[in-house]
Amino acid sequence: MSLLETIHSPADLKALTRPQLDQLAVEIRHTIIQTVARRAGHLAPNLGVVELALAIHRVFDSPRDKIIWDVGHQSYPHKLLTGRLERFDTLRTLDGIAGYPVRSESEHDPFGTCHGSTSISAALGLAVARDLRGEDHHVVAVIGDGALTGGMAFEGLNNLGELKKRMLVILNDNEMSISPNIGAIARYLTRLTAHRVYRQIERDVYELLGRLGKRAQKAAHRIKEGLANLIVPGVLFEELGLKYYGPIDGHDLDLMMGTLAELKQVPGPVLLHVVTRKGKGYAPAEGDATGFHGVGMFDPETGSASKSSARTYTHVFGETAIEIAKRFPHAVAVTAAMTDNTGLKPFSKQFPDRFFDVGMAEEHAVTFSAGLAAGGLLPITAIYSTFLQRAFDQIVHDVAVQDLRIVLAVDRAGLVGEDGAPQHGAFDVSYLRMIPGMTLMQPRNGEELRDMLWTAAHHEKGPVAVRFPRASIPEEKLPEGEARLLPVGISEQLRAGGDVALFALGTMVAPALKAADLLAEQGVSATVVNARFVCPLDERAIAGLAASVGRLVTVEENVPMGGFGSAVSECLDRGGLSATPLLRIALPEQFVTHGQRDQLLQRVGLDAPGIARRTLDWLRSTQRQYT
Ligand SMILES: Cc1ncc(C[n+]2csc(CCOP(=O)(O)OP(=O)(O)O)c2C)c(N)n1
Repeated sequence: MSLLETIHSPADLKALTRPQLDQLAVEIRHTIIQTVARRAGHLAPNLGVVELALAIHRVFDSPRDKIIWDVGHQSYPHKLLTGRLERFDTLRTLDGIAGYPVRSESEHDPFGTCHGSTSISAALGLAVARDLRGEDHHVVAVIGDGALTGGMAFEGLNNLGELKKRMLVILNDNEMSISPNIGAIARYLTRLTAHRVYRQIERDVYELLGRLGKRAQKAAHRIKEGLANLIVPGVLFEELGLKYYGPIDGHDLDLMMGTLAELKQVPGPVLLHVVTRKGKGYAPAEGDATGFHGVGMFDPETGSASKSSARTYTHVFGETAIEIAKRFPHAVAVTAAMTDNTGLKPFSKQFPDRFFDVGMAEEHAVTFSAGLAAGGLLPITAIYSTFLQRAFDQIVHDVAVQDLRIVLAVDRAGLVGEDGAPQHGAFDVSYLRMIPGMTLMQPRNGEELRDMLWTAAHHEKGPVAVRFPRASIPEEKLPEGEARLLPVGISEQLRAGGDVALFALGTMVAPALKAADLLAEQGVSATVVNARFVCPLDERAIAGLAASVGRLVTVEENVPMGGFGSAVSECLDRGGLSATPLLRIALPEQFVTHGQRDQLLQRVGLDAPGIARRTLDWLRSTQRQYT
């Protein structure tokens, strides 16, 4: 039996000897590497925090003490130390362990995370709740240097400095976001680490150690690298009202445990700056922390992954952005810490002066883009659907109200698969569609994505959003030559049938066409329309088919509330056609779990058989004789 198998909760950790902790670190890394190799997931971030998680759980008492992992993609060691080893092999699979902390999964996950920079605010809330309820547990927020570039982290620090609650913020500084971390904050942290300021121990720490007696002073001597000599007064965090300690080596377990034990005693808000190595202990990940940030399946012996040759929508976006930049000298690209993941890496190489990674800061990315547009540039701003939620007000207030021209590339629209509920792009149709002046479209394949981006770049007015999924394009090869300009607000009819008209959006066009085949087997002939545009909506086509076919079905990968189906329904209302029977097939009204994208689409009925079944049941229930 491995040592890890004997750890059912952090309490078991306390009984281990010091050498056993080292052994446990080895086993945790091994388990994570083997599991991620089979299941895919985040690797380098987790390997970097093994000692950090061990030290936290050895010193603090979860679940009594509350530990929040910002983003939570680095929570695997925490999960392994909190009773989830047995189910760990189900990581990110359908109904298995989630890839992020989830409140419903464990009492050791006091606050769910996934979108970055939330931990300080959430931890402060927990600390305030603790004090008002007369409790006395500790609250710990672990935040990466990448997540610290998000404005919300500073909103939390600002409030923490005011409320002065007892709480520990651990800054896990590995100088990496997904790619190397950039920006003034990153540079500042590097300076802090590089030019350590050796100063006298602050008076309160002296007092504290005095209070704790000789043993504590001896311990402090042992960890002098960490605590005694490395207090850096006057640093930004101190100015904000936190006590700043560090930077210390986050892989030195003794140092970490000793430091945390000391800091546990400090009364107000404390920030401990810990330096770690992303991918620590696994050579391939140490050598390529960006490549191993989040990985597909790979060979754990060599680290080599079977490279998929499939081209994704993201690839097509990246290539088209370059074509647009070649055609329009005023086109620039903006990403919020997702250079690789949004397919903009080649753009950043080819047009370094016209490329902006603004950090993990979507709100800023959008308003910055609005500024670029106001200044006469054409920003192509690539943000995942789920993260663009953050920038809703910026899209309304800074872009749309001012009728500024920006191209929003809304990647990962629809179900993203294994990253689960907090990352599905389930809402963007609803939250973009309602904004006056917005143009919103979704392609059904790679060629159409290219055409839509090209159309967006030529569009003369206001913001244009193109949403596309985390998926391979259906084509083997895109046609040669330049992209086409699509007629704005015009749909494309792909198949004619007299019993029902399926209006499908983007990814739902292919299954709708297959569903039409299945319906034909049941004697139902279906029209299939590739909607292309959510706004402006092809009202003429809708009214026409309402009149000629009479029964409409909308199919979309978005929640039904406010989605494409709602747009069609409102259009029918406006045209005095509200009596037209309309079935809206969409994502469910609940949050969708994690699992493979295909599995999830099947589960929610957004595959061809699901669409055909729902349509047929509906037609039958509307008392047509399709039996
Ligand atoms: C709001 C938001 N934007 C983007 C992301 C995507 N993302 C996940 S992890 C990550 C980098 C995190 O860097 P850091 O906090 O330093 O953690 P590390 O992986 O380096 O340990 C990013 C950009 C996110 N989770 N949330």
